[in-house]
Amino acid sequence: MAHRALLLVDIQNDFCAGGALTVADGDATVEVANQLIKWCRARGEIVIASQDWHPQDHGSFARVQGAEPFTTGMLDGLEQTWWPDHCVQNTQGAELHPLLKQEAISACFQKGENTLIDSYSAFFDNEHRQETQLHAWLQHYHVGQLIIMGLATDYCVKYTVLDALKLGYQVAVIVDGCRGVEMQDGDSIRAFQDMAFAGATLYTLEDWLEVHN
Ligand code: VGL
Ligand code: ZN
Repeated sequence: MAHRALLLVDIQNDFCAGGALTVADGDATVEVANQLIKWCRARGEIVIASQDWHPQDHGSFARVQGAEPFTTGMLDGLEQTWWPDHCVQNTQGAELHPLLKQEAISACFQKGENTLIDSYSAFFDNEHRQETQLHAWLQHYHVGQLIIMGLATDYCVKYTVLDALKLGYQVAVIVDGCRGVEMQDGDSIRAFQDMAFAGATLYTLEDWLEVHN
């Protein structure tokens, strides 16, 4: 049978309280992640993570473009939201949240290194020009099912889930383990609808633990 892995998306300081691109209540995902990590460890299931990992002059940064943060423009032919500088490689903001039980994480996949394109999905950049090591790694370990949660619902979680489904993974999303940027009210709800419509199964942590006890 195909193995299962828990994929923790971008639970990094910059998306949490006091960070450069704070997601409201982002820290609340850590406790959910730790409970799922405990559940995985008890079953010998794999835990992995993704990490937004930008060079300091990344093209998605408003400062680099001389634009206002949270407005949009074009980056190398693609529509792009301009973000505050965030998750710069080797800075504290890019580190995974300190309360996350990181000793359980067997591999961490970095993305967003290419200055010319943003990378919301943990599998591909936004135009699928390049691929991370994630899919090859999962294939190597015969992982066919993913439990996905993290930050942010309406960006990196959403695109990671949609790519995982396209690649043929069975995907469960733990909704209370996610929080969104919510540039527009309802973005997170719409993101969950898009994920469900594409074939993901949505669970609360409580439901997940009850169904898989
Ligand atoms: C993310 C915006 C910019 C995310 C990353 O992890 O959802 N959002 N970079
Ligand atoms: Zn980013």
